[in-house]
Amino acid sequence: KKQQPCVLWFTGLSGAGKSTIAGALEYRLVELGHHTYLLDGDNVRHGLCRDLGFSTQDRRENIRRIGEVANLMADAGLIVLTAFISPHREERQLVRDLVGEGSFLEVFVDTDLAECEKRDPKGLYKKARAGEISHFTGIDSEYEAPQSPELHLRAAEFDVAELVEQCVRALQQRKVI
Ligand code: GGZ
Repeated sequence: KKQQPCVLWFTGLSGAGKSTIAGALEYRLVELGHHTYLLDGDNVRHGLCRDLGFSTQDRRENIRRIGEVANLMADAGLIVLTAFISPHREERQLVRDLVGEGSFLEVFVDTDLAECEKRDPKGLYKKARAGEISHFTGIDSEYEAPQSPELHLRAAEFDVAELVEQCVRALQQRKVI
């Protein structure tokens, strides 16, 4: 099936819904006959980036490696989806420059901190507030929201199926699919 290789770069706070939405979108794209790959914490932080933690320096290196891998996969013809906090504008810009304008679509999963903290699916915010985890994004580590993302998902206002449709429509408009 005809597709334009690209990197869909999801960014947002922990608990914002990045992995859930990217996973559901991938499922939909495969259903439509597309060839995709999803990079997320589950398949990256245990392998390729197992030596990295959550210091600013380690996060930068995490994003750099993921960007390189995503770029290679796009070269191989895939629609690549990535779901990492990727808190720094500078690294996201580096990946954008690497992949190339037009093939890099930044997807801002915009769920505010209060909502993420309310969800707290893994109890990590609670631990961060209690001082049991340090350098936690949104608590004592910065998150720089995208200023002009290709896709801005107001993720708390829609259900996952609707958010997937917003993504599919954007991909059709950009002739990715
Ligand atoms: C943020 C942390 C931290 C700290 C562990 N800060 O909700 P999760 O659990 O599944 O997603 C978070 C994930 C963040 O890893 P990323 O590779 O996406 O981060 S980055 O892009 O900034 O490199 C969270 C968990 O790991 N986690 N400690 N201190 N999130």
